[in-house]
Amino acid sequence: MGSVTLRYFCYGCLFTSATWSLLLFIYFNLNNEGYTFSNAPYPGSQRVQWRFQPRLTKDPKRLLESQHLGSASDQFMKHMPKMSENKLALSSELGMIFNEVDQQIRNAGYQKHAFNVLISNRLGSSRDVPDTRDPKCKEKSYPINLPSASIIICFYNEALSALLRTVQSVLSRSPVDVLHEIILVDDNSDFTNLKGELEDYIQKSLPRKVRLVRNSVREGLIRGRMIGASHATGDVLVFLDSHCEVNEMWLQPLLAPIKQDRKTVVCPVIDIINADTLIYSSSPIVRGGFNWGLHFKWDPVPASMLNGPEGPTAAIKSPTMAGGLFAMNRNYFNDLGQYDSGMDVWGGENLELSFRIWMCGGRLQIIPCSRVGHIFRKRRPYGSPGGQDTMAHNSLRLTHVWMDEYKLFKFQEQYFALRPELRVQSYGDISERVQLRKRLNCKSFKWYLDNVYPEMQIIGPNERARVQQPLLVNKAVKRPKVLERGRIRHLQTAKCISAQNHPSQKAGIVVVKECDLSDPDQIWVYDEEHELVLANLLCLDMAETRLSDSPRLMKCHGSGGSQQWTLGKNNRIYQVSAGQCLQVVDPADIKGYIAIAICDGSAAQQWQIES
Ligand code: LR7
Ligand code: MN
Repeated sequence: MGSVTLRYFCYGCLFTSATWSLLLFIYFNLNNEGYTFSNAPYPGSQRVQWRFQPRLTKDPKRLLESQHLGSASDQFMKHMPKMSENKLALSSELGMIFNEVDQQIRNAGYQKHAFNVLISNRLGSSRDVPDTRDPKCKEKSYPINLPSASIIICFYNEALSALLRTVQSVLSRSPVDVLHEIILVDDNSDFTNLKGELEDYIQKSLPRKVRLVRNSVREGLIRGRMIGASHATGDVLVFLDSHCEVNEMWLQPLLAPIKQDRKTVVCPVIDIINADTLIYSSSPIVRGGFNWGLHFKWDPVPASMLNGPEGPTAAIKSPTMAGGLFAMNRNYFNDLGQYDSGMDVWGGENLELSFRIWMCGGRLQIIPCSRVGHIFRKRRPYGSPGGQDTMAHNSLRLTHVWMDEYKLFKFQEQYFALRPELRVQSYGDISERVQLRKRLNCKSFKWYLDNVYPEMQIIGPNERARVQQPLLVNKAVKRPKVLERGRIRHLQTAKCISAQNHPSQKAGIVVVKECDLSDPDQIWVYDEEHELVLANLLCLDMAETRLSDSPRLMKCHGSGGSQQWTLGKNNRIYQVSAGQCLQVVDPADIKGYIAIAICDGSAAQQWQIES
């Protein structure tokens, strides 16, 4: 009896100390690394802070294992430890290239997927992500009898590891009783690992509620989602892109408003998963808008909406949705006319659905307590089957069905002025969609603008759209904290990294020279932004596009990437965005040229900072 009590007491202590260690670990590892995102939920380039210490001790055996896993992707899901078990996953060294195979995976990944697949594979099929919700969200409670959810994930040539992380995150972060099914729609992908290997994985490692549907021809994401929806039997359809990771308690906040009102369509806040580092970071609360070129854009949320009685947890009315991530009552989706099946591959369907929801009696909201991460790539890695501009085709269809008189003096004026060839481009038969609009008795586009998106009206009929003012983000003006200061000595040659000419010369290369203890021009500062600054002047920079070049000295830009270095284990200096390590090209060569290369741990790659 006494020993049982003692045992539970010990378990309690163990649990408490583990929790505390974790908290302390996170606390002491706060740091400020900057990343720039394109297309992320804020216009312009923005610094997003992430909080994980990149230099962590890690088990070298595991690291080695993980590189091979990348090459044999059928292996990675079996062995890859979860992030919580393996601090490696927190490390910025996760992208380190150790051999030719790694290099190849990385290159092919960027080419085929436009993000860092080497890191994606090493993360494996699941990891922890930071809980980015407002603390107030954690106090909220949701009804127990929520409607059941069918998750629809349509994919075309997706990286298997990213697809599986999407699925696994849904499985592990959704309540089992409301998660009715996950329907994967393969939009006739070409990649072989999305065939047998994916099927095997689903069969062996996933519960029965995960199902796979294959399109025999490429339908595009719009018809693809309709096919997924036609197989679904849950109360609510939840659409996700195939490179997402859902966050803690993401589903309940989406289902609750739909339970209350079937005509409410909801979107989570879309957090940012960086395409180069796969670091997950929080997005600011913004809402959807568009411009007269019919491009989706993010708008600031009017302060009045954020300061209501519900504070930061209140649903935010949104004029449009980004398109990929939303939840909608399944019957309502059908009643409202699903999607326009005349739309091809990519683009425009998000505005079409947004207009239709608002104009035909529904409403669209962003739910700040539901967060889902999405990999934001810098380019779309695929085209359309016939090479057409499907965004233009789809936009023409939507403008003719929904935009009334505005299609003439807004969209067409703007669009055709830039692209006159579209004036004669056919956009297919829209009569069914026009009928749908009549049948649903939808309001006018003017009503939509007046009532849902009055901000748009500021631009009168004859005025040109103003360039959107970039939103202010609190860009830190303070100088980054210095972590280390001193000469950087190459251990093998005992020489020091110096400017080839003068440290103030922009774009000048660096080489190793004899160390001169009296020379201040050999002094480097390594700061919390992971910049290496020579003589307090310029930053060591490795432009991503020219890997064969020598690193050079450039104006410090403070946004990581090409200027982000890690002084890592084994005396290496690691270029984070290139995934490679700094080395002396030929130790015997008096010229002392330096380059970056695959991190092989050789003597040529060992450095020490000496204060
Ligand atoms: O032919 C295709 N077949 C597909 O199944 C082309 C794509 N797809 C899949 C693809 O694998 C992915 O899972 O469809 C999904 C969306 O395609 P992405 O990821 O290339 O689109 P995106 O994220 O660049 O673009 C956004 O706009 C699109 C307009 O058609 C869709 O609505 C996307 O879902 C949408 N993504 C988001 O809203 C996520 C947040 C991005 C922002 C802003
Ligand atoms: Mn996407």
